[in-house]
Amino acid sequence: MSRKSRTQTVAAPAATLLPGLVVGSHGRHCVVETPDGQRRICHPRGKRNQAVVGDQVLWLPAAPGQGDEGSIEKVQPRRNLLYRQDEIRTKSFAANIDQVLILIAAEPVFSESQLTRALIATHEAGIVPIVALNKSDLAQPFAQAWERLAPYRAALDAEGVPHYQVLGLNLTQPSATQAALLQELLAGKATLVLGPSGSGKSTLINLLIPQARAATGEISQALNSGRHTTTTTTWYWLDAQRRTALIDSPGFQEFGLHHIPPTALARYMPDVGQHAQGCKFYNCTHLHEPGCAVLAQVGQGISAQRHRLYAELFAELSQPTHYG
Ligand SMILES: Nc1nc2c(ncn2[C@@H]2O[C@H](COP(=O)(O)OP(=O)(O)O)[C@@H](O)[C@H]2O)c(=O)[nH]1
Ligand SMILES: [Mg+2]
Ligand SMILES: [Zn+2]
Repeated sequence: MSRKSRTQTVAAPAATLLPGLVVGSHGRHCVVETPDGQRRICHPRGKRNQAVVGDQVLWLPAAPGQGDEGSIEKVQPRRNLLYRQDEIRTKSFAANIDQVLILIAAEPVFSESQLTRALIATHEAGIVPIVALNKSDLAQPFAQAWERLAPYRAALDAEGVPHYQVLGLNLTQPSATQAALLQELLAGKATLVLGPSGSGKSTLINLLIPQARAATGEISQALNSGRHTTTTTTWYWLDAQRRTALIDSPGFQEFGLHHIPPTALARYMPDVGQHAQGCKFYNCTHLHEPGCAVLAQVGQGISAQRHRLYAELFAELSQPTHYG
């Protein structure tokens, strides 16, 4: 018996690693899509091969007669990775993405702290953010929310170019102009959509990909039946050529930034940090120091609310962690 199986092992053709893109993440299981568009459930081989949506991987189909699932054997190096980190754990949103669309709405009222956290994490990961305020048809709350976004609309980068692209949307009845703008913004890119519950993420995905539910329902059902499922992230193609993608991911609500040192915050909040060159001390925290050029601008060039968020985050990220 043992001799026979050894002979078989030697005689069997070397298993070929196949390339794939991770398009779904359900706890530890992943859905991997092959270059010809086939999808299958894969399990990571070992902790090192824990893949996230957007990862390019090498995977192996199960041996004949062992079912039709596969194993992830290698995760290719990432161009970027967006994640959040609280005191205990790190959770990834997605890898290898081109931009993050932060979708908030006139209603429910958005949390400026969550928006700021998402912008900081995106900046730190080297990914371009777009802020979209949805439900422009709700005129009064929209006007108020748009006003709260004034510091974000006004923020300039070092070259004097607006730092954040901020746009208004009505996703239930988009105008032709809006629809065209959205298409143009997304074309040829992989865009991660983040936002609080109720902001219109599903509406956006169904608007752009009417068949999204049908295309993804089957495999999600397979994954959900009989298994314990945790949060899921899904990659949706917008076009048959598979060049434009939207990624829907939960987790915007608890956006821990424990991977960012407090002293780096000013860099990732450019409207706050832009005056730091003028501070008396090179290691100024912009919280209380004499001769702080940032504090001198609060309420003038820097919105008081943004500086308050900076100070709150600075305090939070300065707390020692007890979990290593
Ligand atoms: N008035 C208005 N309602 C919208 C708009 N976009 C989405 N909604 C509604 O907002 C609610 C939440 O939308 P949904 O897409 O489920 O949000 P999600 O939780 O982010 O996925 C739904 O009842 C949508 O019909 C909009 O532009 N205007
Ligand atoms: Mg939804
Ligand atoms: Zn300072």
